[in-house]
Amino acid sequence: MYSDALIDHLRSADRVAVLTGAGISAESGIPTFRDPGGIWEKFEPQELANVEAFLENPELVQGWYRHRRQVVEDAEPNDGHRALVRLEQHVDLVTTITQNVDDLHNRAGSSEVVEFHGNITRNYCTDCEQDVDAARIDAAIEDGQPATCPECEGLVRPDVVWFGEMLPPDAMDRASEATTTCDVFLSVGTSTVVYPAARLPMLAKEAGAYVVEVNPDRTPISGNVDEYLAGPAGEVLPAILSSLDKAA
Ligand code: BV8
Repeated sequence: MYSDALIDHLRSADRVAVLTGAGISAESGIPTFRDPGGIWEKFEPQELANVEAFLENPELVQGWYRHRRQVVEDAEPNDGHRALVRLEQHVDLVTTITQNVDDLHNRAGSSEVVEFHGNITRNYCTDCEQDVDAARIDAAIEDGQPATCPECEGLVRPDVVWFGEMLPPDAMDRASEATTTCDVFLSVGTSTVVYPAARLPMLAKEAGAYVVEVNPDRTPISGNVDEYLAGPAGEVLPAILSSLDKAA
């Protein structure tokens, strides 16, 4: 499945950066976006995950995120998330750059999580920007109304990055720092089609990192990484950690 070289690289690594996508949460029961049965199969991204769609039909978008938030709340971190936490016992600094908005890396206990596309459990007012409790959104949606801010009546939105929106500068800085200084870069469970996240694996390779991809299906970077490991994150990552534990 994976080479002795990977275990050697991880054993000698001071810094590991991990890019994760929806695939690492698939085994927690959270649908991916582009797989058969995935989220985008029912809706086009441009229909929902952008500001224009939100302003045109706030209730639809708020209702979609409310549904996804409920799926996330019912989900638990899986062996893939937990393997990344275990990796912190072997490597001084593990930075997990996640495109996922499902909060599962935080709940699994990862120490350094960069929320590259935000976090669905947080919501804020589009006018005064104050945080708004999800219960208020749920109540409004159940009443058939768009959710508004308790202070200024502005529309409430999820704290996620939509298409066409800039990523949080702090997340960009932290991800860039981790990517360009790591000894090993793991790309796990992402179709590697959404930018700027999709650029990170090759940026790491250009900076001299040993780059490994974990995905049951090949992606645009599979031919350019040092190791492409075909398999589910919930099996491949724990297997790597078991080898690391034995070699320690
Ligand atoms: C920006 C919101 C500056 C939160 C998301 C033309 C060319 C290049 C780029 C662009 C372009 N036109 C516009 C752009 C920029 C655009 C972009 O990249 N578009 C793409 C689609 C072409 N990017 C942006 O707009 C970004 N902002 O660039 O700002 C700017 C501004 C204006 C104009 C230009 C630039 C913002 C991007 C963020 C968008 N928000 N989500 C939410 O609702 O969740 S994107 C959405 O897709 C997700 O958030 C996710 O992050 C992203 C990627 O999806 P994946 O996580 O990879 O999931 P996917 O289903 O695709 O794949 C799952 C994978 O897992 C599969 O490979 C599968 O095989 C694998 N898998 C399945 N099971 C398992 C598994 N792997 C392991 N284990 C398993 N068990």
